Amino acid sequence: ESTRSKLIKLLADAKESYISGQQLSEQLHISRTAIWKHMKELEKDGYVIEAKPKTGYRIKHFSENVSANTLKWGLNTSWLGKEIIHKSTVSSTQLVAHEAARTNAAHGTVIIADEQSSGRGRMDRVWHSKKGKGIWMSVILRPEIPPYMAPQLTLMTATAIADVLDQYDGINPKIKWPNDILIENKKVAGILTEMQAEQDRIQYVVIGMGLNVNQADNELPDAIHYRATSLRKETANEWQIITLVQQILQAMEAQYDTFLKRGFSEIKTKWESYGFRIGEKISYHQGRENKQAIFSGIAADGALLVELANGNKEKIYSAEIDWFVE
Ligand code: BTX
Repeated sequence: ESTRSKLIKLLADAKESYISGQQLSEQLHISRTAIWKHMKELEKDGYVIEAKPKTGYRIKHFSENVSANTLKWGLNTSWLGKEIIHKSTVSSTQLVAHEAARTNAAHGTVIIADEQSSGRGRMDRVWHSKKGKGIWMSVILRPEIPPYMAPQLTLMTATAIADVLDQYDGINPKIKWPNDILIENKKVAGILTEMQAEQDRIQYVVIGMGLNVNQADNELPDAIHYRATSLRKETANEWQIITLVQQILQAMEAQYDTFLKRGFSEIKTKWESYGFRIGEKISYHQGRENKQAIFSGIAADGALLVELANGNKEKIYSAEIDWFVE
């Protein structure tokens, strides 16, 4: 742990009371001048520090600026987000993550940006990533699972995000298979999983997630306006990005550890509890055929399960789906 994060922890634990420079310097084994320099750095990160002569230091105001430091402060994880790379602008956090993964970034490294100039979705679709208004983040994982299980990581991530949102009053998240999170039928978040693998071994996975947080109504582009939403739009509040990121990373770490220890079934059950239109009729194209069936759940490999009128069950991987059928 760095001196910096130890210092932050001491100050945070002291809450309203002052800690003397002497005390800090003894506990951290650095000079009082060094302590003072660290305080100046914290101020640059957006913290408001009060220094009272003969008494000591305390935090008057926690920072709301997203940075690697402010995200780590109060982050309650053991491996996810130990390394955080924060950038104000990037083309796409996915690209930064791939680059970092190729140069040996650790399992659990997080890349987050205030803004993406070419944020992307699946199949090279655009992901709008307005500056400071959402969470645009990619996580590098090095799971020791066979490549065919990778889609389960997408479902796991969606479940973790849904769990976080579900804790808030008035938010009722649904997961639309495979990777969108909806509130009141509108997309609030998307997940993009990309993998580098050999035949039977994953080198690394990059899980990208975009969550619309503080966009006002007129800050969502016209093209997606009627099918996208943000947490602010749904609740009329401003949300704390730092807190949400920490909650998502904590939930994700817990789910991932469960997944490796006990397998996919708990996550699957949880996913299904959020599943958009589960138990309802959908229609889909398979080749030239157009079929209708009841969406009954997801399979262990992440495929969508449907039940046909004749009682047969079928797995669908990437059909064209029409979610709304009379
Ligand atoms: P997707 O292909 O399922 O969704 C993309 C579609 O969603 C777009 O075609 C558009 O219709 C719509 N859309 C675009 N931007 C938004 C938005 N901000 N809110 C709601 N709907 C939108 C989903 O792909 C996966 C998205 C992953 C985004 C993250 S952000 C961090 C990381 N970096 C990166 O470049 N992508 C991922």
